[in-house]
Amino acid sequence: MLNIFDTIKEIAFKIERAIQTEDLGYSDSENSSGEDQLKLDVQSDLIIEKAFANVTSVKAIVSEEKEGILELHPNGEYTVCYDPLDGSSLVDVNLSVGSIFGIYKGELKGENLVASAYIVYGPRVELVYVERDMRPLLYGGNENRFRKLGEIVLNKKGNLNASGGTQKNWTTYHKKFIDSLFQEGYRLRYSGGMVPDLHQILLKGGGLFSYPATTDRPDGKLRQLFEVIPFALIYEQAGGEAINDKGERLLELVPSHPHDTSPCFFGSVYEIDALKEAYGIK
Ligand code: AFP
Repeated sequence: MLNIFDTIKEIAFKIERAIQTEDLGYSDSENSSGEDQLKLDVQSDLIIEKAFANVTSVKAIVSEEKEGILELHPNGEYTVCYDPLDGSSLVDVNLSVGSIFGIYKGELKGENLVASAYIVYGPRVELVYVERDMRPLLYGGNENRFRKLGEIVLNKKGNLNASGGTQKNWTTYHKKFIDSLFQEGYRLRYSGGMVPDLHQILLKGGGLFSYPATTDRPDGKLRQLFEVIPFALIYEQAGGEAINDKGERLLELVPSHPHDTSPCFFGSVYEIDALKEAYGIK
């Protein structure tokens, strides 16, 4: 596992450099979700693929930017599922973006996630890493080295509200719930990048990030293996909760395809409790 974590640290600085120096235009290809790929998406994916090609404990990799599973080392123990550059459409307006990694042992499902990590490329590079039996650790990057900054622990109740999806396509009960949080005094914080939006809630003590089922996206937008399940481990280990719209833990999801999505809610205990009440899933 240490090799994998060290590799993620190296990847962070390589992708940071690519963001600063590479062409921001579109490539000629689409990813497997049918979205146009930026040259930076392709470049970041390649950086990660090359990096894990040298790590023998990695049996296979699954990328948000690739259709299937890429086998690397037959005797490896782990499969790394990753979103190389989440929120890449925000790079051209110079907002923060990120990379997300889920490290699975065995079948690709929530209960087999053993560790996860994400990198935030913002004014500074930061990295968060977690395993099943520890608090998430925050690292700050500088001159190609990461320094541990501390543990991440969520308060029982926060005051930030990051609500995703097109509002006109929300259900009435979701809209009512989100409005009720604003009535309680919650403040809107939503950049459209899952990594910085979830990072902000984690570092500012708590709140709610939601990407619900909508009429145009009944299964949500965010991908289970690369985005939803890795962040679920981070939120739970920080003392928060992460569920879908049926009240099931996101860490118990069993994707039937690598690119399956799920409605998802991440937050402190108070907000997730309020959500269950509003959705009638308590
Ligand atoms: P892109 O990678 O296409 O920029 O999408 C980013 C993202 O997957 C995730 O980072 C955001 O939380 C979410 O989409 C935002 O989606 P909405 O704009 O529909 O709220």
